Amino acid sequence: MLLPLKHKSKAVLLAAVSLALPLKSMAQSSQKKPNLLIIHTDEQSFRSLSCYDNSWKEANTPHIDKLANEGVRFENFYANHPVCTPSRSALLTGRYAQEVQSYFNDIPMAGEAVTLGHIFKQNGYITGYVGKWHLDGHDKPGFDPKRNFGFEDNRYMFNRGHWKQIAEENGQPQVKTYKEIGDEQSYTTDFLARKTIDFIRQHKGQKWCHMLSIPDPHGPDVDRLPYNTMYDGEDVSVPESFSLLETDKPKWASQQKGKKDPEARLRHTKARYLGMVKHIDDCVGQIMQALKESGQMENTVVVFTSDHGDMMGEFGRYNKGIPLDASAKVAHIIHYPPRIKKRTVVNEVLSNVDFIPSLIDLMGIDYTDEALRGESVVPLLSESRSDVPWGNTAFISVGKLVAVVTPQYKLVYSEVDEPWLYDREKDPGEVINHFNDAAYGPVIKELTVKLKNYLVSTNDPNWTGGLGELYRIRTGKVKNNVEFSSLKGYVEQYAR
Ligand SMILES: [Ca+2]
Repeated sequence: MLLPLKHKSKAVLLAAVSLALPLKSMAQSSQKKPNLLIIHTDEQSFRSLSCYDNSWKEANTPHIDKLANEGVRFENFYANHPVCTPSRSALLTGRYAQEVQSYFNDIPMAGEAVTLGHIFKQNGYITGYVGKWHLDGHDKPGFDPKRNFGFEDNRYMFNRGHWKQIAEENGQPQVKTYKEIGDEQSYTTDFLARKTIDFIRQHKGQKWCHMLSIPDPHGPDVDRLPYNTMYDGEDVSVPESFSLLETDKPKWASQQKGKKDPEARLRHTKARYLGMVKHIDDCVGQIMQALKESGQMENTVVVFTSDHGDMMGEFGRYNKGIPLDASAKVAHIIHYPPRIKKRTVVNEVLSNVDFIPSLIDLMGIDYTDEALRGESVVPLLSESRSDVPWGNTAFISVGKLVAVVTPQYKLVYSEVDEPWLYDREKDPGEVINHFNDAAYGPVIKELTVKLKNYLVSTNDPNWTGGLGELYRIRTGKVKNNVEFSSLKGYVEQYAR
């Protein structure tokens, strides 16, 4: 039995929507439904986009910035599970990863999971998917998976891997080794963007839903020329927390060991990463140009987002997997001029599970499902939106960590360290632990009650002790320490 996490009645929500309209047009229901294009990247720091944050002075992404400037930018969009497979499963099903089995990387999504692909296909859309999928188990690369989850044209979908070149022979995509770097035609980002442009042109005049999932800027940190040498390591910024002492941070955020000259590594890595981001941005520009030239710009909802962020030197770390903002907070932009006012910024907290409810509301898609966990953000897009009720809470669950995020706070419970409470308003850099400050006692209780409700109602494996079984599904091996009692103990104690 699934229970809604945010107790808001449908009637209240509908009233809010009708008050909020017209966003720009009330004629939506009588018009042809818009197309949907999702551009999704892998491991992209929101700080790498110049429309998001000023801390990376070298970030320069004019095409993605244009989407944000002509649409809405969500400032506090969280990945519920900031690693690849589980984040993607939550985005594409509107449910938490543990509810569709994909809690760890490489665990195949449950066959009965209903995805965005199914929903749009059922609504008469031509559906297509190009690029990295990572919801079909261990297969690598695994082009054209048999289980397409509603994405009918999935010839250029592949399960996982980060090759820098895709070749095509007789309509069959192929990869060779990681060392082979493609050219303007065959570099993976170019190849996939071109397949998306082909899809857009081919289906002009039809109702379509297409997702492009670019495997960059995830490592290996290399791109084709000119992007690979576009940035100089000497010029990139080093984050303030790069040299933070180990004693000043939680154990789950400790520095990754075993690398000589960490600053030189960071400078080299970040320069290459910025090149990959620039390349993605140029491809976004080409795709938008194709939409414009084919006369479909006004009738297409375009989303830009990523599966999770990248620490890129913050706390001396790389990649993701922890609840700190650089890892868990992601870029999320929606461009749809007929209904979204230019330069809209939403500061409320939302997460992957809110994505499907929002899209189907925005696009007028006929679909209801009690299993959907999130809520539509459409009421938050209205200009007269001050009284819109909103849960303003995101839950994060990854490995042996769980967290709850609100506009002001982030509370983290884990197996490997004491609890941490961040005051996001006073300490946006997330370095001070307020958990043992008595003044925060009532806040800690309130947040822990919310978190417990999430853990219980979604059967989070950190709560049920199910991590061992998920590990077995992933690896085929039995793990003995399946009971993670300290995390559960903290939650029990502080929810009282
Ligand atoms: Ca990923």
